[in-house]
Amino acid sequence: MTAEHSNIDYSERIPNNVGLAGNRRLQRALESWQPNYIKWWQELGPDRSSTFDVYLRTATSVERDGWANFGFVKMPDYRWGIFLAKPDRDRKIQFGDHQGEPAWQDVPGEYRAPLRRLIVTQGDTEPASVEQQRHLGLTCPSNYDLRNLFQINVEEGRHLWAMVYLLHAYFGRDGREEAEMLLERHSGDADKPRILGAFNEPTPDWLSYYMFTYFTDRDGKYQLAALAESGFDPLARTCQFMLTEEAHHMFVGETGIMRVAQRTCEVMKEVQSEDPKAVREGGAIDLATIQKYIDLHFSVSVDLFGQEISTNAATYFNSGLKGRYLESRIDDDHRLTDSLWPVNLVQDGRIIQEDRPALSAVNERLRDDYIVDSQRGVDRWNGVLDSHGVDFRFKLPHRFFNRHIGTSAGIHVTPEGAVMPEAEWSARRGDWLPTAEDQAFVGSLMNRVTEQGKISAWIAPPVRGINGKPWDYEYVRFN
Ligand code: BYC
Repeated sequence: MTAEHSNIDYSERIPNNVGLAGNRRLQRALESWQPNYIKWWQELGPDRSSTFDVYLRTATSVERDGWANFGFVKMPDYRWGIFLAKPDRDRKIQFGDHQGEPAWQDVPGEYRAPLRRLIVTQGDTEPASVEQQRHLGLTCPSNYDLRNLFQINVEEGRHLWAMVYLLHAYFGRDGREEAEMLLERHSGDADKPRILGAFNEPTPDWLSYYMFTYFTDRDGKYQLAALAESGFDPLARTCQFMLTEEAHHMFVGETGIMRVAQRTCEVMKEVQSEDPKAVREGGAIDLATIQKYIDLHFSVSVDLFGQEISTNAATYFNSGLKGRYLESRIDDDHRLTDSLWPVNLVQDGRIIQEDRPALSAVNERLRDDYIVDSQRGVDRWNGVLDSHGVDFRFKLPHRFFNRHIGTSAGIHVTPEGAVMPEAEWSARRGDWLPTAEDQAFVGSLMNRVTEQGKISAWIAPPVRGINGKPWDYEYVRFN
């Protein structure tokens, strides 16, 4: 390994560990994209935050711990850059038709279009999430939470840089055009929406935000892990590094919901009632409403895995472009020529499970891994309820509940997994998904609290702060 691949050169306008200074053309192309990016950040990034000093983590090397350097930064001055995990010169493709061949350092001509499409789809989600979250700073429950929001925002911005680098470095003129488009599509825009459904939904309040970072960022973890297996080595290495940043995002979601549940339990004790109305009057979010938010965000996020049976996914796998979660640890032939995988399908109005060729079911397999992982946090939230002597338990809804992609799209399935006629389902919708009234109530709790040591009444403080600091440290300083 050379120094250039471990340490990040901060003397450059675009910090990087890819030797950008040695590639003038690429450097110029990226430097001409940079002002557009900053313009986008100023217009659609965190609202009215440019002058704040924020205690942010910045990567200075891709070595262990090198990515976690803390200090106060104004967000528009954050050193967004291009950081790839260090190379393994002997890396081989682990799966598909090219299994055992050396990983590609360049784009194989025959896979150019699908590879570009995967990179663009991944890249599109990153700025989309920043756009979705742009007003949340105005209603943050604490200074600590505000800092975490901003940390996630700058890292999503950097993840966009990661994909833009690949487009510029490996896809020539159409890559540059795609990089421009990543700043032109906007979340929820009627004419130019973001590519994937979940990224056009609003994130209007902090309960939605914690749900998003728990459930939707976790899709990010699984998709990035699958792309980190790619035979296209620069994509694999950039995703490996992105994954180190992703863990904190899901931590914010998991602990956020835990703190909301804890506060609800405390208020239930204070008002001596489990009645949702009494809990709301006590200033907390009742457990039934939290459950509806789980149902919504889980269902929107499982849609992100695509169709249960997908020829796209089979092609990505065969071509060595996108693997399975922890591909090299799976004990099989990594070709999937004869193997089967159990897939949930709707047939004649009933949900069935049927073995299908594993190759066409790799989206479903990734979704299976995701669902198992999602359950872990739910168990921890239930641990909070249990420790307060509360009987209510949170549940993940059935994977076919409220789906818009896949074989259950258009089929009306309850959270318990029963298929029902549309009219009946619609009549019960408000029992399962947040109603306008629920949203208005949650919205009414959102008030901006930023003073040191203070926190909104609907959420408990975190157990600890960031980087060994107390939770009530002044993480964001207003100027
Ligand atoms: N919305 O064969 P299928 C993250 C389309 S999150 C709209 O199953 P495929 C993050 C699909 O494009 C991770 N359309 O498709 C989180 C296809 O269209 P065509 C983002 C959808 O390709 C929080 C058709 O339906 N990364 O990083 O196997 C904050 C047939 O479907 C959707 C990635 O997603 C949808 N939900 O699977 C910040 C990785 N689903 O061909 C960041 C890259 C499917 O008929 N993307 N369609 O025109 C992929 O791997 C794949 O594109 C997908 C879809 C897994 C998303």
